Amino acid sequence: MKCQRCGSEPFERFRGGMYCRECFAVKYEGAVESAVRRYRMIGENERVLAAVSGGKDSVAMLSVLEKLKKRFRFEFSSLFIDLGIGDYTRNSKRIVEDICKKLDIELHVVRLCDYGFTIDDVSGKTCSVCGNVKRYIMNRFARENGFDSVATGHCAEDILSNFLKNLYSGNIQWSEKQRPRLDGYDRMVTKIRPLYEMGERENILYVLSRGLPFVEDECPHAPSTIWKEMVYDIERRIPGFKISVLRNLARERREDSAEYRYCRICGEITSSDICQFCRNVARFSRNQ
Ligand code: Q46
Ligand code: ZN
Repeated sequence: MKCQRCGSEPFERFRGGMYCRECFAVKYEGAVESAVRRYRMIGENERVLAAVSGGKDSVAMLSVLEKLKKRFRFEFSSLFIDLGIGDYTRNSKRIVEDICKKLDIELHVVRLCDYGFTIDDVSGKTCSVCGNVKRYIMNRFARENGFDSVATGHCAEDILSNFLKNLYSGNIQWSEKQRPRLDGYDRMVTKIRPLYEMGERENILYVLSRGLPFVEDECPHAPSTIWKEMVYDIERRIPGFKISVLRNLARERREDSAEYRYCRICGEITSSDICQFCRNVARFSRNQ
């Protein structure tokens, strides 16, 4: 079988058709572009900060944003958060630096150790602390440096597995946040997810088709994959499940006008007196 677009050597299937490397990449980029248009993710002249970990998803996002920036007329830079997870962070940082150099993308680095701790110092709910730290740093860095939005490389399976997990634990408010574009308010910067409709397998094949390096090791704190396995299992039984739920989740809903306050220590938005990030600093920092 040959590439159905140009007749060259086949590389992989994409959504029903067989394509060579170049045509696979073009079809993939076209699919991301359609999602960016469908959900009106990026406005003209917006300054986008792309959070990159070096994994397949964020590398795919960087490469596509680079391709789309002229057509959609936005500017973008990238942000790597040095979480201090031993060799994993060191390798990831090196790879991110290589990619940004190769694609000529400006790279900013924020080190968690400058706040007095690293993720390796955290005991217990590591990923929950890490998630809080990343959200806090991305938002604050973007706002303080004049960015209009933060782009993350969450893929379809990330969003759906988070949705199921949060539904299971009764965390409905979090489920409501699983949308392709969440408009900012007050001190919160807009969040966008350009890979909202892309599967993780498609992302890895795209990165390979473009010959880009990516972090292949898993974070040593990586949680169980049970929720993702469930998403794959449901999709196997009900083909089309992923895209249907994602599009339903993306529908505009009226937001509950949730009450918010400002953290007594750092001034960021929080639902209580002191934000979770400052609580984490107080708990884990070696400087206290
Ligand atoms: S980096 Fe952080 Fe992930 Fe590692 S500690 Fe967990 S959340 S697994 S995406
Ligand atoms: Zn705070």
